Amino acid sequence: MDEKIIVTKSDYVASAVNKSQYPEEKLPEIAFIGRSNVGKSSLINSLCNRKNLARTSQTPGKTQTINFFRVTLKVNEHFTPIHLVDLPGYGYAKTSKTNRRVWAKFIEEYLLASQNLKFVCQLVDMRHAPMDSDKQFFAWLVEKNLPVLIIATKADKLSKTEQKKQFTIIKNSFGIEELPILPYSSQNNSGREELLQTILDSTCQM
Ligand SMILES: Nc1nc2c(ncn2[C@@H]2O[C@H](COP(=O)(O)OP(=O)(O)OP(=O)(O)O)[C@@H](O)[C@H]2O)c(=O)[nH]1
Ligand SMILES: [Mg+2]
Repeated sequence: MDEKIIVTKSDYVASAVNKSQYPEEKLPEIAFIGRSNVGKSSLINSLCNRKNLARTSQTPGKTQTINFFRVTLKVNEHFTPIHLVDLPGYGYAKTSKTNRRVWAKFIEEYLLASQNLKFVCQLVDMRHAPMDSDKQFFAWLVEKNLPVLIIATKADKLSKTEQKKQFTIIKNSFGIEELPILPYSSQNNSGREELLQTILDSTCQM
């Protein structure tokens, strides 16, 4: 059995819309992407056991910049500093025609340029089938060979039976039957320990 991972410290470090604004300190990075309002900022707060580290809102479009948080994970007296990277939501623009990409160029630039990115967490709202923008973004991550973990958010809103049905819908719409999906609730922290472990494991890989 793995030892419990504790988050000992979490601080906001920088907001960026271009490379020159990324933090100087180079640490393993985990990025969070998904439609506006899916719960990216809430998930970062849940991971860090903080209420307002990342700003959240009931209105979509709250996060407008790439926000870096420096977070220290502790296990067995061993400390691992990382950056959690909160990205602005995609798919909010109402103008979207089915094939039009609706995410900001600076998000793409960050994901392609970062030397420290370990993996991308793509969040989808567990209550709904993925939308075109979700499918397009997932396909883009795969095309660019960026490692991705799908996280189904707001797990507290569905029963276990309903969750299972939604997993099938999500896998079908992304076209991958074996796709691992991590259910998460920022309200009751379910999925938190598993995600912390996945993050820590990713920092050990060369
Ligand atoms: N019930 C429930 N509500 C959640 C959960 N996660 C987020 N929410 C709510 O969903 C809304 C949006 O959350 P945010 O974390 O601000 O979403 P975001 O993805 O960062 O949104 P943008 O920054 O606008 O792209 C807020 O009202 C949250 O309280 C969850 O796990 N369960
Ligand atoms: Mg946000």
